[in-house]
Amino acid sequence: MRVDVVSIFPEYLTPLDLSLIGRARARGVLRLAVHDLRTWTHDVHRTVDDTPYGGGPGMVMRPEPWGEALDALAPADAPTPRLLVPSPAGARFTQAMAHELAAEEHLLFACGRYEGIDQRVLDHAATRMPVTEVSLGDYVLFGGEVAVLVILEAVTRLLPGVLGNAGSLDEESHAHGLLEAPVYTKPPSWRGHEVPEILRSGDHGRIARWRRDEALRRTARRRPDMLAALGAELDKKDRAAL
Ligand code: 6GU
Repeated sequence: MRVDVVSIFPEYLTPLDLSLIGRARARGVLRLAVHDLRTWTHDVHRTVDDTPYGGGPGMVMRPEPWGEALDALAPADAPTPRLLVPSPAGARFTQAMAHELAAEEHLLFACGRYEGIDQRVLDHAATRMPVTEVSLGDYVLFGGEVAVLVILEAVTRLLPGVLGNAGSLDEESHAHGLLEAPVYTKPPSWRGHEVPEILRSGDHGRIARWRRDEALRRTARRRPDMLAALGAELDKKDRAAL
């Protein structure tokens, strides 16, 4: 997968050099480049923002540097990338969207700051490539950079060969529409708290049932919306656990 990120704070993206994402880059599974939007400015002050038409607080990102950046990173003679614009006004980012993005050849992230990017940048880009505004949740960040870190972490761990143990993918929270059961390791007793006896029993059938029951109860308590969405998928044993 190829990924380009455009930001006025490229240093914000340095965590992408670390850990599993860094390793995926070193191994060539992920070809990731971070670009400074100011590369595409031409005035001495390298201006990227201006006051909003119609008035109001804050500043808006001017269209010209963005236009040149997108021309350079999505040239007409190359396969079209999918443009992702992090914004609290976007569609909610979910595990399902992470899977959708993991299937793309080329992702291009445009990180806005201030009050956002001039709308014409998105309107013009949409005549050339698919554009998705994406939000992490119902709160406001300073800019899109941290959202890109979150989205890329969720997406790259789904790429073949990125995760050490591919088994971790199908038991995780959200893979089956349930939160995960609690996990334990050694020692068996710690500060008066015990590892549940059943997990040390070696009975894999009972352990699997216990984990599913715990997952169901946890989801019912913390995320009743997720449990409701499962509806008819719950069988008699599942219902007995609740
Ligand atoms: Cl993706 N961007 C910004 N700036 N704020 C957000 C967000 C994204 N998601 C939630 N708040």
